[in-house]
Amino acid sequence: MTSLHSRHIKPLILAGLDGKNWHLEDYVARGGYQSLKRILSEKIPPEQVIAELKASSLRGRGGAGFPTGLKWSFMPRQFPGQKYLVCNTDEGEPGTFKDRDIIRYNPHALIEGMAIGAYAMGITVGYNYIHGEIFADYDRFEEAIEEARAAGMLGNNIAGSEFSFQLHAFHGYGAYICGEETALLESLEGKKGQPRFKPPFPASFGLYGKPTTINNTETFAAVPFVLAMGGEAYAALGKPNNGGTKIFSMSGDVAKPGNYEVPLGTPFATLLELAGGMRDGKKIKAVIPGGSSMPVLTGDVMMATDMDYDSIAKAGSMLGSGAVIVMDETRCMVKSLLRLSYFYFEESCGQCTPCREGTGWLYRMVHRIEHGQGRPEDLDMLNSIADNIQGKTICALGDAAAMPVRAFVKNFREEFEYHIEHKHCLVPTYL
Ligand code: L3W
Ligand code: SF4
Repeated sequence: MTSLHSRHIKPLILAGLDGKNWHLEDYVARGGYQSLKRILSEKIPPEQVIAELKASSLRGRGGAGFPTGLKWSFMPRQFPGQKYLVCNTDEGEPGTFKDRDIIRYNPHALIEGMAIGAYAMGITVGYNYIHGEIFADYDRFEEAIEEARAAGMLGNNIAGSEFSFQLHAFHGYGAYICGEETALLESLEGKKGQPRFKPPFPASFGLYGKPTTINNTETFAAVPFVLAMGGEAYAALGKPNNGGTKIFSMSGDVAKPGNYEVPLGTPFATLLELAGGMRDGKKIKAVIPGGSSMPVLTGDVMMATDMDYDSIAKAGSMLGSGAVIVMDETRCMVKSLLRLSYFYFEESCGQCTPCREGTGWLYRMVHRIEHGQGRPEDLDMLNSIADNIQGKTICALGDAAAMPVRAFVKNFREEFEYHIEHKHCLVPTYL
């Protein structure tokens, strides 16, 4: 599934990887662990490391795009007890498959990034929470941790310095909701993975109630490159407020699905070309630009849009985790929404009523439209149910269930109306 190249710039995280060279000696041969060693040997002040992160305008790659330097600056420096660093590799968003490839192909970039983060925030213990449905990649990450420990890049007195950091891998159980940061913490504590109310944010009340910084896998893996080239140079790779490169998981009706790392701000048309264009030369109909939780856009809108947080927001969606699902002219939008609605219904943790009841209601209504039992008033009712979920739940899963429904109905209303009126699909060639 992975295409580890870009013809526009040299990729950073996915550079030169062919599936074999993931071991410590390969990473070191590519310049790996130099950033960590330099920070420790030159005793660069933690505040300066965080300042580089702020200058880089690196934003969280897990979905929310929160500025990483700012998040790191929330960690209280003088806290008397234990503080924690957590990596969220609980990749479960439909369409997203980049973090799995990072721990498979470049696990040491993640380890180095976490060690730099731990140094910058004065943290001595970290966990990488890895999705429960991937096994070989989990084992590989454990092996990479052992390699880093043996080489003195993890554990006590890293690279002969006074800095110590113990990193552990933790295997989740495969529930989508455990990718939500507070559900992940609950799960890591051995409890049922259900989201907590925020605030308090993990920065003040995190793992075991202690200050905790959680970042996505790709975010941590970018950190060594930020430090190696300097924050401003990293920022300049992308666009203002959208620094650096981003890995896009291209899936759906493209000729060459896979992960593509390109500068933020790359036109969607260029990204599509990198992924081989539309499969079988078909016409593009729709694109979900940031993972299934994000609003679907029409192909025409996407072809005129750049791939960065601000441009996608301006176009009416979100860059999310960078999972780009491309749909061609033969795809039925009602059936597509049915699949997504079932996913959120199935994955709701059931804790709050609008999400627990609303996701089922949405799913059942889309199901009846798809199966020729829709009523003319159903489209307004779908929007009304979505309204009653969005913004009224404990975590973002409620929004994630509501937003796609509104966008599908808004952007492809005629297909839904046709289904209701004719009791079958508008798309004659639907496969
Ligand atoms: C301290 C404040 N910390 C915000 C922190 C907060 C979190 C980060 C972003 O959802 C999205 C969601 C999914 N003091 C703070 C603060 N923070 N204000 O900043 O926070 P937030 O609440 O905006 O987002 P979130 O709850 O982390 C993440 C979307 O991502 N998504 C899901 C992707 C799933 C995967 C996957 O499977 N791996 O990535 C898709 O795009 O829908 O909207 O750390 O604590 N005042
Ligand atoms: Fe659980 Fe849904 Fe409420 Fe999130 S919004 S806490 S998934 S019931």
